[in-house]
Amino acid sequence: MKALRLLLPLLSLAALTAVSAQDIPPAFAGGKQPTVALVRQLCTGDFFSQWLNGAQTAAKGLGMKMVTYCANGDDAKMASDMQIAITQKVDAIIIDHGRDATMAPLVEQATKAGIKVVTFDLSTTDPSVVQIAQNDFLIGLDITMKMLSDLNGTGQIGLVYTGGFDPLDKRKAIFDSILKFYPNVKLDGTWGTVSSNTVGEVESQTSAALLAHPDMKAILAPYDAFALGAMKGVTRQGKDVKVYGCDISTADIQAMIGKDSPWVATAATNPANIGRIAVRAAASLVAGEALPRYVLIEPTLVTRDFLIANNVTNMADLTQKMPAFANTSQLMTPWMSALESKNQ
Ligand code: SR1
Repeated sequence: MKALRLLLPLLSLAALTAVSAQDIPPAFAGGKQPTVALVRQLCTGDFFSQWLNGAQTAAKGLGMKMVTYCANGDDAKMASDMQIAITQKVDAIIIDHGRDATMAPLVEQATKAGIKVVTFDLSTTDPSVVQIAQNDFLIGLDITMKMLSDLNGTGQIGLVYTGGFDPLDKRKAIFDSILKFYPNVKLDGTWGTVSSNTVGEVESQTSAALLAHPDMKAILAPYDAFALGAMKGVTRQGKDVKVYGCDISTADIQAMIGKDSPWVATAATNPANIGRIAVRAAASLVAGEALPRYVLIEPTLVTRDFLIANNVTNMADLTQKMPAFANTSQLMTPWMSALESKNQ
């Protein structure tokens, strides 16, 4: 162990010399620390804390300063956070969620001021903005098809949904397109709220929906806070109704593997990877590199049966059993690896 500790600085030095000092982009060379701002619409819950953690780790590795803002769902605050970041002349801004109508003029102002802009879960019309997303169409397809297969194409279902959030709108668009091909599956109702108490509100709404539709067999709840609320509602009513969700975290895994848990499948990526990829995208743009306009992170379907069969109880176990959830090298470049080795 001691030998390894002595070796590490030498290995870092080797990594840095493999990428010669001239290969480090000028914006990062000589200990320069570009600033990246995270302007977030939402930050409550496991998904968003894992996302932030990944972004902070990546920024530290690249030697970037990071300033974070959180609007807690308040669009006016998000706009003012963005304005502050622009005024402070940061090098890059990562916008996490948000409404295009609110953010588009500010995105334009930022890019005109020479600030690099990356979005996660926000579609924008500005072609210079790199848009990162989980492949939400595939998430919608994977989880909807799992539910329809489990139902054998017949039964009454519910949908948890709130409009105006890019990933939720995309997942629902796929659900709508598929459902019309399954005439024996009947949608009993749609409910849902995104708030500081999403889980609690969805629990009550699900409870009410189950009382109104006692024959419901499955609920599509394509966001982990929705799935947690739906499963609590199902449990409160003592019903045999399966829940199909999205996203994953240690708390979600615990909820899925719990005794008689109704949450039987989730379509997800590792949220920490999204944070890392967003920071790498921002760093590349600051370094003057060209990136594709759309960067997609591919999801994986995880079932309750798989988690139980493989003794997966937390995210660390999951990354071992399903490599798709391990640290990704997506958008990583040799100069970034060299900086990470130096800064570890
Ligand atoms: C309110 S939108 C919530 C979703 O954003 C991210 O894309 C997560 O996957 C989550 O489901």
